[in-house]
Amino acid sequence: MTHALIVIDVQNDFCPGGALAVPGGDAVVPVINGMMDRFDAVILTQDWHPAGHSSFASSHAGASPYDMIDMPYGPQVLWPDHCVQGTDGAAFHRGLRADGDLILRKGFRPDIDSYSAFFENDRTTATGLDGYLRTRGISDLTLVGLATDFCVRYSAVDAAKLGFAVTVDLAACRAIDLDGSLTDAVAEMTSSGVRLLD
Ligand code: VGL
Ligand code: ZN
Repeated sequence: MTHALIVIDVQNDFCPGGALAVPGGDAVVPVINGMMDRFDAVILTQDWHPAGHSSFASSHAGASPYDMIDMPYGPQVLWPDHCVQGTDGAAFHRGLRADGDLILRKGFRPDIDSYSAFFENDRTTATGLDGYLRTRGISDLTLVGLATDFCVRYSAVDAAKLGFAVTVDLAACRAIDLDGSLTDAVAEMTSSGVRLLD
């Protein structure tokens, strides 16, 4: 059994003071650092949007952050500008250990958002992570990071669908919690066969 830790989006913009701050987001940093040595592989994801990305409210006339719009691939929440490529907001939290094996960037296509580390929000464009994990013989995944109810949730559900044995360690995650999204995330992860740890 080969077990990877997948660290989702522990970036400055998702931490207090950032553009899309997740309450308590920085509190996961020491917890995650302390977990890394227990895994055979450590993979970090980085939300990585071009300026003017279609998921930004500022890219849509008259829209405000947290509005919903219909994109060609389905409904999409509009966010404050965040994690713009090369900015300090897109950098990993400076306290996060930087010795992981792979950094996977996502959300770089201007017209599609990507919550999941496996598929973009059209649910079909692959990021390549599935192939990376399989060619390394990785069967089991533990997911941690930000935010529980968006990128962690979508990544965990996709990983379970792809056949990995998936655990989400909630002690090392924090949520945005928009309109019940945390409750929905816990329900969907559970029904998808994801094991949740407190
Ligand atoms: C995320 C909203 C927009 C996340 C990324 O990492 O959960 N949420 N982009
Ligand atoms: Zn984003």
